[in-house]
Amino acid sequence: MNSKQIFKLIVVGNSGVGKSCIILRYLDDEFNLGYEATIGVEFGSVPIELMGKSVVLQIWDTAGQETYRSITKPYFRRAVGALIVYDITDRNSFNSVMDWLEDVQLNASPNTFITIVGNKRDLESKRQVSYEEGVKFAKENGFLFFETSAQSSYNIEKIFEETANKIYQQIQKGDIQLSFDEQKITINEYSESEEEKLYIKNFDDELKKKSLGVVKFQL
Ligand SMILES: Nc1nc2c(ncn2[C@@H]2O[C@H](COP(=O)(O)OP(=O)(O)OP(=O)(O)O)[C@@H](O)[C@H]2O)c(=O)[nH]1
Ligand SMILES: [Mg+2]
Repeated sequence: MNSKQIFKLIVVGNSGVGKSCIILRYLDDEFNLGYEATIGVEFGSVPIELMGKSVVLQIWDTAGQETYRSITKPYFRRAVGALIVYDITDRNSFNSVMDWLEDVQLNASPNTFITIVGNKRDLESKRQVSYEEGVKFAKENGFLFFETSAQSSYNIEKIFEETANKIYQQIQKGDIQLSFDEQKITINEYSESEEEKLYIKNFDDELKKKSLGVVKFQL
């Protein structure tokens, strides 16, 4: 079979927690101190090796701003993994993790693999959320957890690679089932209904009209 397995990962969390910076650091090894809000969604792809097998990680960056929530949610669909990011210097962003989790489970799948990410670890003096609190939340819910810094690169590769590894293991075990057809990634045989297809089509048309959101195809 020629087609490569694609893991769709979404990166969600409040505005300003550093989602775009984390992805930029991972894909291009760059960092930007200036803040430019993500509007809608963008995605980039990268091939990685997992136990000698080649897999493509398709990483979706989403807008954290409230205004764009209804626009971005449909793009959560068929995500096999989600990184829910908060900022360790912003307690409010940690309090929102539960809401993001609900959004992911509702709009992607209840089986989507979750990794919790506490970003901006370099700003230790401004810390509002302790490492222990992050671990406790993740442990209680059975999620993977890392603190990161997009600025210093700390743990950035790890969050993507470990998440992909764990998903791969779950696939081996049969807990997650992915179709090899790129267009139809399914988790535990979840598949689109006609209603959903129509919804996404209308959504895409609306998006074009409004010219909100940039969807980059870099496969
Ligand atoms: N010190 C520090 N600053 C960071 C880090 N990651 C991101 N930032 C800064 O935080 C701000 C917001 O980063 P973004 O990556 O744009 O945030 P976002 O989560 O994508 O925000 P939205 O697109 O609005 O959802 C920028 O000014 C970044 O430079 C980090 O690890 N350390
Ligand atoms: Mg962003």
